[in-house]
Amino acid sequence: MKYYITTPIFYPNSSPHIGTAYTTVAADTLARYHRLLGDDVYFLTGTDENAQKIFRTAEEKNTDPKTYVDGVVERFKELWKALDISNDDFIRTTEERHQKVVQQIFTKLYEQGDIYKSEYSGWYCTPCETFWMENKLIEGKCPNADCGRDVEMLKEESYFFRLSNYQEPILKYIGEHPDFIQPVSRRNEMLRFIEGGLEDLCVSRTTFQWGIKVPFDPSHVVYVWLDALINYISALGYPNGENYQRYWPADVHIMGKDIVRFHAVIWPIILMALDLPLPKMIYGHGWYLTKDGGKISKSRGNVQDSFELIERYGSDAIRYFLLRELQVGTDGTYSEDNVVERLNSDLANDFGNFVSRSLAMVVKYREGIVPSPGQDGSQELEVKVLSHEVKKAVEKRLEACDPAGALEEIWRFVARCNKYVDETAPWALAKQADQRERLDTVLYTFMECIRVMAIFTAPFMPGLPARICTLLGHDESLLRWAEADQWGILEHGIKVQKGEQLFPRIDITQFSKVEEMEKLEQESQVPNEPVQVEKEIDKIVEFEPIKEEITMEDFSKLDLRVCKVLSAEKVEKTDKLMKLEVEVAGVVRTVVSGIAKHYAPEDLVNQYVVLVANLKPAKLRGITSQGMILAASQGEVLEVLTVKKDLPGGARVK
Ligand code: ME8
Repeated sequence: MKYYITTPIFYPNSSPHIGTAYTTVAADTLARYHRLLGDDVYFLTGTDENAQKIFRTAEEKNTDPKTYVDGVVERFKELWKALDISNDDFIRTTEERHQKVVQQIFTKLYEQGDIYKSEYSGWYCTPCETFWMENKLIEGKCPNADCGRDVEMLKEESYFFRLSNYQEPILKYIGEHPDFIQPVSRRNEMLRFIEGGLEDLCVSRTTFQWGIKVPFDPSHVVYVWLDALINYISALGYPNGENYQRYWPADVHIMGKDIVRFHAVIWPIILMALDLPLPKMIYGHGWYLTKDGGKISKSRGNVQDSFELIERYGSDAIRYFLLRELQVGTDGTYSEDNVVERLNSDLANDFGNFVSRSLAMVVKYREGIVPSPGQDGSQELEVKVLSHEVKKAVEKRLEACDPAGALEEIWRFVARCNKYVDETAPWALAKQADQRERLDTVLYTFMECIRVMAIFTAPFMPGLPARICTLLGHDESLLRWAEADQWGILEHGIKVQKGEQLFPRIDITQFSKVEEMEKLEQESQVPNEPVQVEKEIDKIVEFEPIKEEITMEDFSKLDLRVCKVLSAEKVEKTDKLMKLEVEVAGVVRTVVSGIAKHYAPEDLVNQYVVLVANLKPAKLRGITSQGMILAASQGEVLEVLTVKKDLPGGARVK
């Protein structure tokens, strides 16, 4: 099956941002998914360069438009590379291959009477590159919901395209093709808009010369939207190019809701006039807004540097956030805090933790060799059935251009995998000699769960497959979509690795605390009171002096973890030492602690205590202690620090 998907071609009037990135990442995800299915995919993006606003921006910057756009287009290409965008082509409307097709189509439409010459008298919004009749303006300004800016009066000789002739055919087409405009809310909007009456569209300008010349009347340049829409076929080599024959009509044109009108009305009418097939789906997604509700846009200047974000969190995490947060038919909120929250909870805790825990157990209990499984129990069957359900659901969501919904489904599977670890408690199985086969089954199922999770997430986070396949001792050919609900695919006997954390947790509070302290220092506002409070306390008891200052970096070397005490017993021939078995991040450790005078063993079992998890092991009375439990003490009093909230063994303490 062929699959042709496009993004809008973006105006290179300034660098791309998170909003522009959303559309491109969403299209990339769909393209990657279809490639995994084995489809013959063509994925197009590009830049829309012949706009009046580009010409104006270049003028303001005292440069010529072409030099200006060349620079910005490079930024677009770099950003797409940094975000692992797998486009097959990048079209620029200043390229000759595009310009000649636009001229050819303009001439054809003119010759067959669909374009005629007249005079335009009305308003123009340059930021939106849109003509407006007087009665559509709101308080004399652009009526676009996210614009509202000043419009300019135009009175110039122009060519017009007879949209009005096509009002009935386009209404009929939309009526007969319920999937043509998606989601359904946009379809209804478009139907209302067309039913309100279509006016002929002004399709040329004479007051500036930046753009594609009308070939038979070169004092006119082609209106930028007519020019831009044609990119979807000019890039394929319309009319005779091999790619055009192979890929047209497009399967999906994906875009923001702001420009659905151009794609759902003007573009199909151009195609109808040319007697060409119409695209199968026009999908209009919502916008990314800032926390205070404004649309993220270049002209509003509320754009965060996307390159910086990718450097800080990685392309996969940014892609995940963008795709996960924008729900069908609504707008999404973007903030860096939200990115960190999603990264920590969904990627580090749910996904990464499962992968690292389960690999660590295969390494610990089977020296890294994938064991051969025994008979499935009901838990394995449940996991397998769910993989089938999730696969079907993800396919449905992606066909409907709903990556957020697809990720939600996939995380049902990720959650089930984590639950499976807790249910099967392999650390307990490992202690029982007669449970060897059961442990093999569980460990093998873990590895298969990782494989399935890698297939499911591959279209969304393209950096993951290579990393996960390496851990599993394979190359990426392991990931075949059809096998996302098939089990028993991994061979046994292959060696796996524990590897690094796939998604290390980010501590944003650390950044903000440092920033806050630096700010206080700069403003010399470090308050004096805390010192006085310390003196007060000094009078009552003698405290150990506070140690010399360390940096945040020093502190971050400590890896403190919540862990569950599985068993406790006094160490023979001592009165101080207690030997504990604790569970941390899915593994069992032995810890020897000097708390025996203060606790009976049974007081500690099932408590959640805090472990210094990266302390070098030490031998105490012949027992290797793998870490240290935190306790507070003063004089004769000692209390082991415990965690009361429902935090899993392995949660970090910071
Ligand atoms: O309209 N949230 O180009 P453009 C989500 N050249 N998506 C956003 C967004 C946001 N805050 N901001 C921008 C044009 N977008 C024309 C298109 S196509 C033949 C010509 C995305 O640079 C979204 O896809 O203004 C939106 O439709 C597009 O960028 C507008 O890009």
